[in-house]
Amino acid sequence: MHTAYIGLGANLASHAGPPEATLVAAAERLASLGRIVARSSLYSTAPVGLAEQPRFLNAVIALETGLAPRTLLDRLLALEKDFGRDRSHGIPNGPRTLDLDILLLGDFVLHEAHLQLPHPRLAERAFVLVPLNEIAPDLHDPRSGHTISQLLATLLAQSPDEAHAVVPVESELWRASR
Ligand code: PH2
Ligand code: MG
Ligand code: MG
Repeated sequence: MHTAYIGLGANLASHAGPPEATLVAAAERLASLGRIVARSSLYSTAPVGLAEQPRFLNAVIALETGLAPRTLLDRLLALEKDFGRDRSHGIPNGPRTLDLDILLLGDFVLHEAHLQLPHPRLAERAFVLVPLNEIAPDLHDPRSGHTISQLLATLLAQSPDEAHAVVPVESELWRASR
């Protein structure tokens, strides 16, 4: 068993409804892959990498699971597909109905073609570090040895504007689905 930290993101509606409803439904489906041990708040975040698209909703979930890294990845990709994820347009950083990224998985450090752990852009993204810091500030990034709170402090010192790009959202739906 190990703990997977999974980043959730969405900025287009899916069959489940708007991004808020999609993340609620996706969290329920994640529970079938192990045991959810922590969930961050929902955050409204400014799009990174491609400005001309709707704001994202982001969150991070901690999942205790016995699944191997590649198996977990395959299950997450299948879940994205179930929520209408369309990878055919191939726009990097483009809009999506659901994105599920493995941010960290125990102390795994992997450099495979389709799976790199920890997530290669973990330390650059406030939309990941802010929710992750909410549920696991003292967790160590096995690559750098730094804690999540240290990574976040470093990022915000370099890019203070990032702090304003990530805004917690009050969601009755998200809270009620716990
Ligand atoms: N995901 C991306 C690219 N840009 N921006 C925000 N705010 N949130 C995301 O989840 C996100 C992004 C690629 O996966
Ligand atoms: Mg992503
Ligand atoms: Mg992804």
